[in-house]
Amino acid sequence: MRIKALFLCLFLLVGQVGADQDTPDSPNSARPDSHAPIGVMGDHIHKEGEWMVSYRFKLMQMDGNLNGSDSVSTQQVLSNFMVSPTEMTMTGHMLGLMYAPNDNVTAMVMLPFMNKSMKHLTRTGRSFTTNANGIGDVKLSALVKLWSNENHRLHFNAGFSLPTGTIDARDATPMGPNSLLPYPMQLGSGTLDLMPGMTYSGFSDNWSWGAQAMGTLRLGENRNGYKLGSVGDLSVWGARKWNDKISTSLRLNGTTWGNISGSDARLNPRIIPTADPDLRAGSRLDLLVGLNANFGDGHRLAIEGGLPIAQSLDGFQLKTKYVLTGGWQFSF
Ligand SMILES: [Cu+2]
Repeated sequence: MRIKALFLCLFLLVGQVGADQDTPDSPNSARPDSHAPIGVMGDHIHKEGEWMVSYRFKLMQMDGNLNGSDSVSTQQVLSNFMVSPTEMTMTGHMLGLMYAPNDNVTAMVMLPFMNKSMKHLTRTGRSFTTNANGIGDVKLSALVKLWSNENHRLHFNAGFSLPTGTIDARDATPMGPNSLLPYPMQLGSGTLDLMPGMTYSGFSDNWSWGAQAMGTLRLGENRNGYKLGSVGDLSVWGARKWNDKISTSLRLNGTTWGNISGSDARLNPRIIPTADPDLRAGSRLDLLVGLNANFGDGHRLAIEGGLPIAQSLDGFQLKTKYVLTGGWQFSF
């Protein structure tokens, strides 16, 4: 319901401001849709000497379990495991910094602060919640311009993820007051990860469109004896520029990710599915609606929210209900 209300607000806002002027311009930083929907990272490059600071808020809500694409009840999970996760909320606060030493390369740093909360039910009917908070994996990227003309641009994303997020998060569970939390509650991968990608954007007078393909490849095993699965991510979006300040967007985002190889020997996969390294893989297709606002003085605000239109998960895993990203960006 909350997400439906949000989408309604977006469309009402567009209705308010959408009706007036239409100034065609080139795909420069002046137009609201020269940045992709806010949920896309590393989507744009900057001009020589330009800086940008940003803050993003991310929310992901998960509820109920899936086996493949079929819903399974908590009781069904509990007939196989002692404990079933029932709900999860992930929030992230991300600080970003971009700088372009020249017109062809933009450097980017992202520093995330994460908050994960998972609710559970045990076979004996007891419910409990675990929490993990702290810094996540810091991401460093070089965005390298490959080609651009008046209406099109293409760049390569050379990204790295540093293992700054903990893989030893603990909290109170029925197993003990300071138990190691299972894989999806940890804040980092524990490995150095490569994140190569390609981003394309195209522009006409009032419309724009783009696509980004991005991979996450883990280098080696972390010190707890496992490696998270690789991730493949593909986004395709289209945006309508209503005036110099406002654009709205639709985006399809497909993500697929693998199981964990190896395992943390301290976790018992028979107790809870989140501790089983072979019940982590899945894929998901999200449909997202977004709004970009460019205030023209370097400041931008944007929001994007979406719902999965298809998801398939290995074994028993919590399913995603919705995702939401909001952000402020300031270039100077
Ligand atoms: Cu930027």
